[in-house]
Amino acid sequence: MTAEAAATVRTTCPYCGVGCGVLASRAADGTVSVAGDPDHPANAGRLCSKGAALAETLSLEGRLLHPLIEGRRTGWDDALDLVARRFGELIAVHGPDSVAFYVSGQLLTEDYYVANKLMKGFIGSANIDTNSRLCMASSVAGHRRAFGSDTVPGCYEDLELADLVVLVGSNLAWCHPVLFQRLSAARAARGTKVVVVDPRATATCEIADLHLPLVSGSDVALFNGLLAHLHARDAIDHAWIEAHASGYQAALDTAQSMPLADIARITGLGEADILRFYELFAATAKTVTVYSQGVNQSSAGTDKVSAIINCHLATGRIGKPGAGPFSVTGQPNAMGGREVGGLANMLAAHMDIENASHRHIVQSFWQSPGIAARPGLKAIDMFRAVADGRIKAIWIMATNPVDSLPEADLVRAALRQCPFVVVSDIERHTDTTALAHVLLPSLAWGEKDGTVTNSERCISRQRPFLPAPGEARADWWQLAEVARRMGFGSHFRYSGPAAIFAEHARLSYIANAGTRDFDIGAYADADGAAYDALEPFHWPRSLEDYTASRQRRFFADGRFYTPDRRGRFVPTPWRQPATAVSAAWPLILNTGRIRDQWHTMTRSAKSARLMRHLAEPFVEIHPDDATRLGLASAHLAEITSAHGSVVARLLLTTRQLPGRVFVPMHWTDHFASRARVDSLVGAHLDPVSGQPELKHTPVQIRPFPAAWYGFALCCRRPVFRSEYWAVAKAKGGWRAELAGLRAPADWTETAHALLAGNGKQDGLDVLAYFDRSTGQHRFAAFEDDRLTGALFVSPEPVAVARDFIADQLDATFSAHTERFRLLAGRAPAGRPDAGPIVCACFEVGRTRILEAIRGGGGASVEAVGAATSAGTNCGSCRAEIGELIHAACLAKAG
Ligand SMILES: Nc1nc2c(c(=O)[nH]1)N[C@H]1C(S)=C(S)[C@@H](COP(=O)(O)OP(=O)(O)OC[C@H]3O[C@@H](n4cnc5c(=O)[nH]c(N)nc54)[C@H](O)[C@@H]3O)O[C@H]1N2
Ligand SMILES: Nc1nc2c(c(=O)[nH]1)N[C@H]1C(S)=C(S)[C@@H](COP(=O)(O)OP(=O)(O)OC[C@H]3O[C@@H](n4cnc5c(=O)[nH]c(N)nc54)[C@H](O)[C@@H]3O)O[C@H]1N2
Ligand code: SF4
Ligand SMILES: [Mo]
Repeated sequence: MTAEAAATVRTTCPYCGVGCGVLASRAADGTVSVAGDPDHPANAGRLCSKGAALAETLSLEGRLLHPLIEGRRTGWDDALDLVARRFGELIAVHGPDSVAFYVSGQLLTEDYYVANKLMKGFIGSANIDTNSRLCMASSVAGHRRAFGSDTVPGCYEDLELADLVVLVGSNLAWCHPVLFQRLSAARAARGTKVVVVDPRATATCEIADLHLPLVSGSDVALFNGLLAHLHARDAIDHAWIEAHASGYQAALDTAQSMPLADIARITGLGEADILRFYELFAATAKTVTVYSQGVNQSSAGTDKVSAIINCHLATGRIGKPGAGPFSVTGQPNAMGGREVGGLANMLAAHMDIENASHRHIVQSFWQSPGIAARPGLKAIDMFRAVADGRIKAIWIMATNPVDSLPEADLVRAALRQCPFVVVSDIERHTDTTALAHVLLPSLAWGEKDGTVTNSERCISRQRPFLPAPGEARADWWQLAEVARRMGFGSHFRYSGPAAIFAEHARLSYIANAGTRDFDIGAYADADGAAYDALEPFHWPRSLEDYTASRQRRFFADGRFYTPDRRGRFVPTPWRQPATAVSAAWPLILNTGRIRDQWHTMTRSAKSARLMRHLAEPFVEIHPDDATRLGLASAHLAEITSAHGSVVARLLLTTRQLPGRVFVPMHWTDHFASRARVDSLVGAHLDPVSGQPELKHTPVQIRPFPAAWYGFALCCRRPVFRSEYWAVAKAKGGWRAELAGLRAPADWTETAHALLAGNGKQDGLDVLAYFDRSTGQHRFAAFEDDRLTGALFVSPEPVAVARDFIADQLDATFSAHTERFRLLAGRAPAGRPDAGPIVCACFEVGRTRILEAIRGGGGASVEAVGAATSAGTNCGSCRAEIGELIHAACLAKAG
């Protein structure tokens, strides 16, 4: 083996649930590069912008490297002793339900397995829940109602074999980009029809034959109507229902209670569009319905899932190549967490906590003193119990609830007064680590070692290729050490992740014999070497039935996991979302993701390249609403709900329905002055799944009365006292958007303080310019001809070539004319301004793409790619390039 080959490790992307295989290579000088793994079944070599930028997020800057108690560095022994002692004391006095774990779909399966075993088996409480409650809980509940188990029937290939793909509440282009690429390629090759059901016109609509911008929360009405229509059109597979399902008539009765006119009124869609969708569905046997957070994160989330599954059961379109309902998971290991039973209402290995014989299987396998006999508190209730003192100690792992749970300010207050908070994270400073009594440093991607399961039940290895930094240790190790110190040592003596995986595999297999879907018994005896060599595989993989269990789809035989092995229809009466608009809160807030950021940005924001796509918290609003409310493009707005308020940049767009606004979920107190969107969102839960309604919050919005706006570029992370700020990594430094309610008395002084904060003060050469007519101040700092910082202030939003300027840190400006052009906010001659970056891989900006389109070289995304390279690597920006072409055509036509 060559030295080069030895340094390449096959691992899995730590971001979304597509679960792409990654080849990580470490050069002799330590630099890491990543590429898509051509042999991984999920991506066959592809990566999206986030995956392709993984190497840029590995810096140790900001990492948590040592255990801390009350903010002071300590050793592992002291930290772990304290955790075990405090948990033990509280359990002894107040009982096992006085403590809780709040974990995450970003843990590895092995970490997750140990956490669940410790809490449910040995502490004896089911108070372990996970951020999957905010993510997949409604799908889990919907699956269990219909199938008797939490089973995802299909696989990715189905998207390529289907003739119709319906995307419901899924922005696949930005959130599952590689799956989107696979679907786009299939569509180009075989003319797959695509329908997008989403209140917003997202980047995903670029490949839609039909976009249904329904009123949010109305999906159940739409799919009830579909079931009734399928019945009326005689598109029902009665023979299949007869043989394999029950409850059809009751579901149909409910569905038929709503005439088309009502559905049109409730969904806000035209009858013709609704019927076009219904006809397409009725006529297309090979239909896959993909759904995600527009479905799950709803107070009717479980009913939305059931309404979709009903239509698939009714047509027998399940578990067949190119046909089935398909819940795409968000996090890299959302599925693994479900497999180990990480939710408060599950057991382990897809067994049920309410089922006595399942409890017996698990308890005797674990040889635990007891086992939790009833479901524990689900995430929202768990934090309510922290708030009212029922829970007195909580251990949070790999999630940032102060930012991601609804009513986030209450979550923060609850943790602030909780007697004992332990947080395991990889970053020193997050909004949640700030409240920890004990902070435990975990291994990050590239260091940690274990397995994850993606959306299509494919288990793959995450393998380390970097040494553990500082004193960071694996999450499973931290849990096992605490277990040992609580007196359960003999049950948690693992030599490494391989031993945990084998135990997990054994549990999946015992007393199973085909009665439970999750079975990876084939790996029950996998030793370290087998584990190291583990190839990605799809479950089930049973021990005896090795070949038969290699099937890629469930339910093809029409046998489900209900007691009578029949699939179940569930009647889904339509109901309004939990809250409605009122005079005080006249708009509905929708929240979600952007292409290049991951959740609370602790990792993706380390890449300057990823920050260039959208560098600031924003609110999307329809131009008519903006005009009515006196909101101007690029100005700032304050959005308020009954729970809190945020400030964000206004983005006017007709992609947004009137009466609705959209704010991304990503920004935290670490990156902006006031942009934690979950401080606005109410905790209204789906009654079955306990999943909160994160996409439907009544709000009001008004102009933020800024007296001045600013844009700054600094070598070091700047600190501001202005009422509004948002910072982002730039090449070699930081960029910042600023605004304030009152201008400082002396801008020169302010600018010098900010720009001197960059480094040494002497030798700093600050060029200043004041334009009396516009009231604009401009400053640029140089050190030996190199630009070290800049500040632009204006009474109106600053109009400068931001992306160009952000790239100039450390560039040489020897000629005075060049310095003045920079101060004017324009690109000097010979250094073209790329405009906002569209293609993150090749850093191709909007200006360059528009030039290519105008120059005639860009009538198609492919042609733009040939002319500029944009969109030719990961392809995540292809939808946006398509939009630019579309807009240019419209402009030409108009
Ligand atoms: N870039 C990026 N990718 C990610 C993530 C990330 O942070 N960044 N996170 C990952 C995770 S954990 C998850 S869970 C997934 C989420 O992936 P998605 O679910 O695709 O993403 P979201 O943006 O949360 O929401 C999807 C869409 O639901 C729409 N929607 C809102 N309300 C309704 C409604 O009532 N009905 C319908 N039909 N649609 C509605 C929204 O307008 C939005 O476009 O993404 C994963 N991938
Ligand atoms: N309004 C609104 N709110 C939402 C959503 C929405 O669409 N709208 N989406 C919801 C959904 S679907 C999700 S999944 C959640 C996501 O929300 P969170 O889970 O809170 O978000 P992350 O930023 O992924 O948090 C992961 C944390 O774990 C740390 N970390 C990373 N790797 C490791 C590791 O290996 N070990 C340990 N111990 N720590 C690690 C990171 O630094 C980070 O602090 O947000 C939910 N909240
Ligand atoms: S689609 Fe992108 S973020 Fe998701 S697993 Fe693949 S490379 Fe990672
Ligand atoms: Mo998620």
